[in-house]
Amino acid sequence: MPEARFIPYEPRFDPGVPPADAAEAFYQRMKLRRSVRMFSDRPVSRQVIESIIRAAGSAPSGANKQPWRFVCVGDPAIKRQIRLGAEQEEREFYERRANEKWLDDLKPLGTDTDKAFLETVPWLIVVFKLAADDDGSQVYYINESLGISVGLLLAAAHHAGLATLTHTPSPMKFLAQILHRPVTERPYLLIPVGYPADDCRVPAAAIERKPLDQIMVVHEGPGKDAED
Ligand code: IYR
Repeated sequence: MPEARFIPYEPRFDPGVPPADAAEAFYQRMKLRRSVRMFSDRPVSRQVIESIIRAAGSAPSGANKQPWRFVCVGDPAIKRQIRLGAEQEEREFYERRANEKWLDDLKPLGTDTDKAFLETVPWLIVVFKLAADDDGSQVYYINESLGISVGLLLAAAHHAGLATLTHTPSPMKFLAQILHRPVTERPYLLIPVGYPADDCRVPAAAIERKPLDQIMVVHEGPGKDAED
């Protein structure tokens, strides 16, 4: 087993403004992110997608095993297959699998079985989780690692001015089949990435975010004021 070896932590990121300003500016940017289901067919270069995937791949992961694969699909023929596969699963979902409560919860989002956007959008990023590393070795905290990585991916796309959707047609086995992935790779999320359509509309309800006092609990301790 390799011994731990340490190197100086550099270069370090310096936002160039006080942390409070940097943190607020980032929040102001991130709160403009919306899940989008109406995409433009305006192209996005492979270079942009590569940078977004690099950002996702920079995420921390269990024992740094990076148990993810990002399959990026721009090929119209494959996008079509994915659309057809997704719509088939969604028909099952809306007509049989989902219970009344679930369908009720989805009503404000206005979703249905039509997933035409899967063909319109220039890129589909299909995220797979690895049940084992490429050399067959063990991986750890797979779902946590993938969740963090996808969070960075969404932020990176948004930062680049692109819209995304975290799409989960379920079950997603059809994605592994269409994309010829080995059995060690399980579909995790389907993420369309592109520009929003000019006439893109988003559900009014889904913009509401829980206020801070509902999502944050603080045990600050004494003497912690004005550190910034
Ligand atoms: N996968 C379906 C249904 C759906 C489920 C949830 I939970 C959502 O947040 C949104 C949609 C669909 O995409 O239509």
